[in-house]
Amino acid sequence: MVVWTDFERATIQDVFSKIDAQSVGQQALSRCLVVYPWTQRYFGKFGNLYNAAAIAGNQMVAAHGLTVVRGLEKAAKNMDNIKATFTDLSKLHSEKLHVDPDNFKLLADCITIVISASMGASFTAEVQAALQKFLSVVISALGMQYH
Ligand code: HEG
Repeated sequence: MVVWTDFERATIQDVFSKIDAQSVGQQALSRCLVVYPWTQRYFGKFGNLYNAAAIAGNQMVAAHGLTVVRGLEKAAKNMDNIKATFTDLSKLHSEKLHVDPDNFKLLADCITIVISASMGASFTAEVQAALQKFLSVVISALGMQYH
């Protein structure tokens, strides 16, 4: 089981209570689709992902970005039970969506970058460390049902 310090717990709650979920989700998913264009293959039904401007203006990308952040909020509320919390979500990504689990890390890095930009100076190295630890646990939980 993952051990969390009081600082890490408080930081994760603080980060997810402060960020604009809609904006962070949209920006992070957009960034992922632009920087790592092969991730677009899973979103064939999202329509126009032709270039960065199209991706940024795509309402399905915005909606799905928010869905991803809602998922992270659920993990943040269940920090001692992230694996169990994401069992079904892991199965979905593995068995139905066939998402290559390497992509979880890529999206997580985009989420870190966007949260960093939105928090400015308050995104200290200690905050980054707590967030990246949290995202690593999320990635590991999302990969659990792959075999
Ligand atoms: Mg996934 C659906 C969360 C990475 C592709 N993703 C979902 C859903 C959630 C979620 C909560 C909705 C599940 C449902 O409808 O029951 N995704 C989630 C998280 C992360 C992640 C928390 C990692 C931080 N997803 C991810 C990556 C890809 C991907 C990296 C592809 C590159 N997700 C994906 C697709 C769907 C979901 C294609 C279905 C979208 C749809 O049908 O509208």
